[in-house]
Amino acid sequence: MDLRYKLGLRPLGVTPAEFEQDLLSNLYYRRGTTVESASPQDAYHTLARTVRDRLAERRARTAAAQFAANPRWVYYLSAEYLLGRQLEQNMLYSNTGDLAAAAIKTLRLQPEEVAALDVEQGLGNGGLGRLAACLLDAMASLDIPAVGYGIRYDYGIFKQSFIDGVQSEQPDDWAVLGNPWEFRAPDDRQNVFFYGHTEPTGDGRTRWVPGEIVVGEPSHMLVPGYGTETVNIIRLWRARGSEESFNLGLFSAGRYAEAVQDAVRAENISKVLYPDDSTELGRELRLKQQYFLVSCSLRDIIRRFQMRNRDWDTFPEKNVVQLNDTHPVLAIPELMRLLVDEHGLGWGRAWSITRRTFAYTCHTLLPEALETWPVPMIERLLPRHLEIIYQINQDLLIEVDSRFEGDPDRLRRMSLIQEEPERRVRMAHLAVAGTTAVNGVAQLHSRLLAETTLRDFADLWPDKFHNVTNGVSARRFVRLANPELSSLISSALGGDGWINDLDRLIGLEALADDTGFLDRWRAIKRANKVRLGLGDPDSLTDVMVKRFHEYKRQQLNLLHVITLYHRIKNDPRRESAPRTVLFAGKAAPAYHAAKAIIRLINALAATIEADPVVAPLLKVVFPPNYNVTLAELIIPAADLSEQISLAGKEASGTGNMKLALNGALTIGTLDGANIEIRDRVGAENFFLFGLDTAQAAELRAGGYRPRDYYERDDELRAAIDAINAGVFGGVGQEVAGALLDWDEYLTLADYRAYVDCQDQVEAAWRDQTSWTRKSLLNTARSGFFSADRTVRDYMAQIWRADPVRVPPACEQ
Ligand code: F58
Repeated sequence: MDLRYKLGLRPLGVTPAEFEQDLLSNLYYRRGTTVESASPQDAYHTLARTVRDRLAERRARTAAAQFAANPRWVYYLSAEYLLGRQLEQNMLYSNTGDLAAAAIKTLRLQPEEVAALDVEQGLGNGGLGRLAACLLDAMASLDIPAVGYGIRYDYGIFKQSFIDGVQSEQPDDWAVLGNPWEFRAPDDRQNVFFYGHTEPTGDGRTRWVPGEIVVGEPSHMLVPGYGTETVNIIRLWRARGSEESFNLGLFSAGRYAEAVQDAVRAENISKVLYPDDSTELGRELRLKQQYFLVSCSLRDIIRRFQMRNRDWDTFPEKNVVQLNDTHPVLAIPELMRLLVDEHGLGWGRAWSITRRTFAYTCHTLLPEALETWPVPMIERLLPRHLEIIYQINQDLLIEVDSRFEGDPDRLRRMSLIQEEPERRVRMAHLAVAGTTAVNGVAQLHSRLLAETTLRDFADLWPDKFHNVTNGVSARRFVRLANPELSSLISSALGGDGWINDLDRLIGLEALADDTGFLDRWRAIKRANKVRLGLGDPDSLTDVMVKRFHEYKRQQLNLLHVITLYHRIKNDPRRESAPRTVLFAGKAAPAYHAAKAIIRLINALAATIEADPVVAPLLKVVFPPNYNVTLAELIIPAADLSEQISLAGKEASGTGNMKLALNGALTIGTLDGANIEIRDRVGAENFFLFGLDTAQAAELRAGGYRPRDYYERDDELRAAIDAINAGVFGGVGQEVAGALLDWDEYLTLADYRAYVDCQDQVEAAWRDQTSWTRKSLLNTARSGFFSADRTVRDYMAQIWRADPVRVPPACEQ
């Protein structure tokens, strides 16, 4: 029995009076203020604490049950987590929404006013960071003993605004008013070494003498499961100067800046989330971040292992460490170093343990996104790790050579070290060599990984390669984001069991021909558009929300908008359905081509708005600062989901899943998870267009000339000419130039198919009953894209961990 219960501690109250009592007590004793003087911030922080306390009590029971079971732990290592807002989620998961609303009124405040103060935690860039959050949510909901490790950046993903249509970036000081969701745990801090040199110890081992020591201080946030008792944690590390980093002597001498210089340098490690990895500047700092995360987390994992276990050989049975892309891959040489240098294991034994402990998820196929680090940089920053990497490489190349004798080209291709044009460590190769399983994130992606990017490794270890198609949290992106639709679904399915068992959505199919139900379905979509407030709710709301990247082809959508603009201008009496085209997303600050596309979209929006002939039929909106909070507003309002990347470039996509689950129809290419979405929702409920991967490769091989498409297609030519003629605020020439001269992602080749497909969309939209039926079927058949299914797939193929049931308080 948990000691707390022996001491007579009971779960916190569940009646309105008890909740209100707790709220007031938190206001007085923890916030240190009174009802009379409480500001909305005071109310928000106090409410957050009161809700958090309910989860903390469940957390205590979870920790007790999990440690007692001494289970196989799933550790998720990720440099990014895009958690989104916490208050509403935590109220839902602790069933305190109504209690909170009533109690807040005692403070003479409105619940919405207080909820609006909840700050989104944007500690990630895009899909990869949000996936990490969805998987942790699913693991907790499935009672899997899991911990997520990451970095507690002081500044999350930048805030985006537009100045004259140009993206401008502001720092996101997300925790400036305090973060009520976080528990600091300075007693679990870890020392992290950097720089210095290695030397033999005399007993055959190697010692790393560091040149800098940084302290990693953890805090954790609660990750509750829905409909279960489990509350897991995510542990985020923050960098601090060590005690020696503050130089009292210099300070006393008035040399203040120098006195704190080392501490400042240390703290810079967790200062800011990198919005891209395309700038040379600060690359060493990024490498430091990666090692910092890995070093702190592995020491913590080992500490937890040693609380219950002695025998190192059981380490892989008790721990599986999932590496979210290559960012935490230094964990492989780091575990080797800890086992060999610090715990005295032999190389072979340590390597066997290491390999069986880790698994690696790849999220890209773009060659430029596969991380490599200059050998001299690793040598300077992590001298011992480079030695270990060399040793791993030697063993790898011996294995390859014995399997594929006399194939020097293969050895060169597979080496962990790239030699030309400069020596660099290939992190993806290290990831494959040092893990038991490698997975892609959609069927096509996993196949292409094994056939192209990692082909040599798939030849060597075919059984290592897996597919785990991504999934999303319907709890956040349907239940919380779309409460009206959720109630309708629950009433149709006879309860809310679908929230934790998304396959049950298939039950909605039975209502596909019930016109009364379809009317209600459509009315909710309309109400969501009204709530969003960005355009005529009766227009076709055409949504493209994602990071800006040329491969995702926002340019293609933009060319279609220009084509519609021309059609309306050329024939104002033409029958066309009103459309609102919504773009949202950020471009990496150094990615000029993507920023030029943003600027052109904003200019196009302004030109259309100012045109009295076109404006009633076509509107372009581009709300700034796309984040999880904005996604939760936009996605439920979408009619059409734009998933138009060049085939073979989008690893999976997850926005596509969220949109389909909320009843948007997809217009998309045969790329990433679009293929699986189409297979499930049915070809007749999906607008497919464009080249597939084989056709794209063939076109390239034959010498692609974008200008030919421009010359052959009148509407395309008119669109590009209009940009070049300065029709849209005089901007966008560089976007047009890139398309005409180079067009790396075959935008012009797919233009005609796309525009024709959009015409089919418009024709389908005219029949609202049929459209709504398709919308319903998209939701009904998208249950597969639940992150719960994704986690079950990881469990079956890779993790093989057992759930641990946490007993409810009444059983204690
Ligand atoms: C995304 N990757 C993929 N990377 O593009 C998307 O297809 C997939 O659905 C998703 O991962 C989840 O598997 C992604 O979001 C990044 O954000 C990089 C992080 C490191 C800096 C550069 C961007």
